[in-house]
Amino acid sequence: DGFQEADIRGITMPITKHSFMVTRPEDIPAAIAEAFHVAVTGRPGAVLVDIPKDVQNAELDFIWPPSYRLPGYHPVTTPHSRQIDEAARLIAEAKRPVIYAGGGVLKANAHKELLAFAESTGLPVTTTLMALGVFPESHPQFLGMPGMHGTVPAVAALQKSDLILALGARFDDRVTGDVDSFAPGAKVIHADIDPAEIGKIREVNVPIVGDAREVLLALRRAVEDREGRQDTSRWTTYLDGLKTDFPPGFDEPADGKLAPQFVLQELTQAAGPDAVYVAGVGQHQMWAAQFLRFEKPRTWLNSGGLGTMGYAVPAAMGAKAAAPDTEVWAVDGDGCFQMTNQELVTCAVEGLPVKIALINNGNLGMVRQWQTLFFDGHYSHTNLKPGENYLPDFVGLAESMGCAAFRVTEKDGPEGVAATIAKAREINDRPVVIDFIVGEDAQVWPMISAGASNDEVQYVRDLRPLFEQEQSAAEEPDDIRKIIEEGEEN
Ligand SMILES: Cc1ncc(C[n+]2csc(CCOP(=O)(O)OP(=O)(O)O)c2C)c(N)n1
Ligand SMILES: [Mg+2]
Repeated sequence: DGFQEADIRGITMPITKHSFMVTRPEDIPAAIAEAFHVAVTGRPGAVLVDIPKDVQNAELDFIWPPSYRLPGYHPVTTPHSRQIDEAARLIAEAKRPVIYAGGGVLKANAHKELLAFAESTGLPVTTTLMALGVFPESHPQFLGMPGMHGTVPAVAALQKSDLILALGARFDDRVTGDVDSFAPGAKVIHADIDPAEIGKIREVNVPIVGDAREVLLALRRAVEDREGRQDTSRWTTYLDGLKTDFPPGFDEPADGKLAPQFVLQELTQAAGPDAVYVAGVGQHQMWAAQFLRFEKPRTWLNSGGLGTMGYAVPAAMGAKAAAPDTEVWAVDGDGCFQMTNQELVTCAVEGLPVKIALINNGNLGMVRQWQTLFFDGHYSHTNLKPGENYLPDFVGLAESMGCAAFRVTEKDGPEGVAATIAKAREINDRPVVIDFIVGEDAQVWPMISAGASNDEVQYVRDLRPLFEQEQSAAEEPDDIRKIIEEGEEN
């Protein structure tokens, strides 16, 4: 083909919602208009428009297209009333119902409707990694994030429920674990704007195709119109008990370095629920999801489904460009940061003063955690820190890119963490990077091993590798299982 010519439509086909190839200049306006329409309607997604160089260089009489030419593209947003009635009936009959809200609720801007529905019905709420912030964490009905690194109450609520109301969620394997043993006693109402998601992983009792806002509005009316609901107070008491028994927590790192979770607690305390937080992928991402406090929608940007390292700095840049008056914090790992930190030059040059909290454990920590737990501590290709040297010197690197930069270690003490975050918050004329040196063996708990059943949630908070402490590790899950199983009697 020609110089730099490639089949870009073909290459991007699996990662775009739709794509257009424009071969005539007069088709450009329609292609752009239709591309935006497709991108933001139905299930939102990226659309690619390929405009060859000769078409770009041509001249045309600009005419805005009077209508879209998108035969076959008619996303259904209004849920079917019969399905809504059937869902309301199941909700009325359920003794152990739970809401499983996913990123689709956030994308539909349905947070107000979710809150109103939850308060009207009293149903407990779990929100996935992609949905954090769509329901206020401080709300008494909130149970946390389910799944591999979810809270014990959220995991147990799904696992022991008799009715899951899935909204804009897709039963990801990071939520279900082993699908065959996931929530064995639960009926499922599955509402999604994308019919392809419904019943894809888990058999469904009531499928609902529709926009999450419209679904929640209609469901609330239908539930309120019905008389006679099961008493769910024992279920609520059981879940409240789990919240008390299994609060988020962590141990101080054995190597005496700062606890990464503590850094995040200090950050969320200082920057508050109005800041926008983004994260890379790895342990720091999970700690951010667990320890930052999300009270408002769209305050958390995160690469969930794909888990692409390197996401944080560009995402922070985008957030700051979109909302210049909002404080934007990227929580990034030392591995992820090495993939895209050069974008900080653009941030410095373009006046986008983002703030980066580097959770520097000297390792590809999430992979190291699996090596600790499942590969007998064979630490292969995960150490980013030759000897005691932290390389690169992230402070020097950040300064060279036009950022202010600080390093915080255990020598600065807990006060040093808060003081440096405060200093960073004062600097708004350039990006800021704080290099927090944290323990290399801090682990993400709770954890359900990949492919294991959600009954096997481990609430171990010990920092020693698991193989050194098999005894205590083996005891804990049993206790949890017992406590969780009590829910079945309810
Ligand atoms: C582009 C890409 N490569 C590899 C992975 C696999 N992976 C997931 S987490 C992780 C380690 C990330 O290290 P770091 O950024 O230091 O975060 P930490 O886990 O230490 O907090 C790796 C290699 C990935 N998700 N994305
Ligand atoms: Mg790391």
